[in-house]
Amino acid sequence: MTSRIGWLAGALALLAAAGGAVSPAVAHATGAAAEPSSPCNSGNPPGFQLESTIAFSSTRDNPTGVPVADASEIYLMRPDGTDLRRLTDNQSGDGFAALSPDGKRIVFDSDRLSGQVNVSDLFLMNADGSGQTFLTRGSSATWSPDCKQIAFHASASGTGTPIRTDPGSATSDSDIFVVNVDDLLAGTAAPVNITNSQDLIDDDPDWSPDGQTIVYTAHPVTDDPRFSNLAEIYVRAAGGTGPPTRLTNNTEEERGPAWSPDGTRIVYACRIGGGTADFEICVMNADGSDPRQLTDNSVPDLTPTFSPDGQQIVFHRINPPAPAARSCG
Ligand SMILES: [Ca+2]
Ligand SMILES: [Ca+2]
Ligand SMILES: [Ca+2]
Ligand SMILES: [Ca+2]
Repeated sequence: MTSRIGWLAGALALLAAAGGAVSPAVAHATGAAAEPSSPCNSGNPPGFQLESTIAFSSTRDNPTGVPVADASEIYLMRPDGTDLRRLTDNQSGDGFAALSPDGKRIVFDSDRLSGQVNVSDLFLMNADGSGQTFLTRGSSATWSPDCKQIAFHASASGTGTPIRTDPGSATSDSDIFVVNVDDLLAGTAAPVNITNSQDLIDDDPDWSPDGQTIVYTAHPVTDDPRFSNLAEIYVRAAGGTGPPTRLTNNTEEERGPAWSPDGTRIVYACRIGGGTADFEICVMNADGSDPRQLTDNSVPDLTPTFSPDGQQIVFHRINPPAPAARSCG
């Protein structure tokens, strides 16, 4: 459960000025002690409960970096903004952090190998930033609820061209892949392509809380990559079997779908009105029914995820830059 949306080139600087929450992800958390622990809460003492945590990326520590995307680092914080922890520190772009459901590990995008802000590799690290390890070429990972597998988008050929200039960009031949993380690290498994759609650009997967289904977006390879108003949200079996089911059907772009913790709803970014309209946050039932618009403004709202209790949504908003101060001369 993460968000994995490309953001417009240049937006990171604005985000940094605004406090910079990009690509938030929420760890499973808890409330009452009676609540069940995470399904992959192995190795923790009895009664252990995770705390709600937001993972995000920001240029706050290098706001004048050029290119701005390479100034982005990954951070954790509590939902109230306290206990800020910086996890990466380098001259490359790091983003789209996805906390494992047990809160122990993070998969994230980095351009530290490619040297291109719009070409990501996936890396794994511990939740304190230690042990940063290359996994595979790809972007925008989401964990399976048992903490064993990830799904992500990547070029089917391995050499596809990014369709946009921003971090996390899909490629012209982007598909959704699934792999067991530890098996990948051991060299005993390779990512499996579960969409294999040559006519569609598939991206932004999110794994359902019951482990059975992956939600993602797809749009025709002929679509305008900047305003993909032919994009729709689909679900399909996490194992790749069977056809996908389309949940939306309109002429507006959807991005970054994310499940509610109880699996009954999906939150996503929606380009209400289509065309070049800015994004809002929308939510719908998991079968695509009852879509509702949650925000209504003139700035882009993106990368929503639910809080672990399903009561709140965290997302990032691209605020316009503050007007330059005028001198009185
Ligand atoms: Ca960095
Ligand atoms: Ca495809
Ligand atoms: Ca659509
Ligand atoms: Ca908006």
